[in-house]
Amino acid sequence: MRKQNNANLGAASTGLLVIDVQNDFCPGGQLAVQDGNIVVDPINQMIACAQNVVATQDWHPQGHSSFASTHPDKTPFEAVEMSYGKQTLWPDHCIQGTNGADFHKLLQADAFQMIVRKGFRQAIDSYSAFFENDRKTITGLDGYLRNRQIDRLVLAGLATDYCVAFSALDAASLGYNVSVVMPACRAIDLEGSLAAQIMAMRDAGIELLEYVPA
Ligand code: VGL
Ligand code: ZN
Repeated sequence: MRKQNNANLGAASTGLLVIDVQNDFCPGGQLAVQDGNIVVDPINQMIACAQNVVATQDWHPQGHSSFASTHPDKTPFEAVEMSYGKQTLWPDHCIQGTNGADFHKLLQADAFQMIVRKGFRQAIDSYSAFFENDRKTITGLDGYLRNRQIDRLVLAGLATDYCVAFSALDAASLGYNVSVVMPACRAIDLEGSLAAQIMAMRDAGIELLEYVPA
């Protein structure tokens, strides 16, 4: 059985991983997650307590293959078959260098020690902070965390059922002790994806915290 995590954010071996808290995932954005902005305050509280803080930033080129607009006759939230398997299509979002790709303006982004950009390859989407959607291409985050001797991760951000869950599941499979701070996450919830990913995270031994740790 996986050891339970007390999510002590101040520990040298613990990393806070802030996932995709970007304007396009917040109300008014191109792929707005309901109440996405609500995560900013609890995440800032955790940043203030954490010794190690890493963030991800969804970072797509124009005409990215995950955009419905790139595919003739496709609409957002439909799926297509890509070379690496099934891919959900999204509205254009988090385009490199745009306001939509920026972190939420109230997020304490100055505290980020490392920012992992993902989804920058035209032909591959990336939900996870560790592996792109082909499940082979690596982002380099695992090497960075290993080098820094961080072996426990506390995750929060957007969206619970996509980038947060994919990152948490990959982290657990890579051997990290993983907690997800549910009050500091919000979901897209497409066709039961939230319930399915909560089950998958529980099955993987990931601790789902219902409070904001210090
Ligand atoms: C995300 C869909 C597409 C996320 C990113 O951050 O959860 N979801 N790109
Ligand atoms: Zn994206």
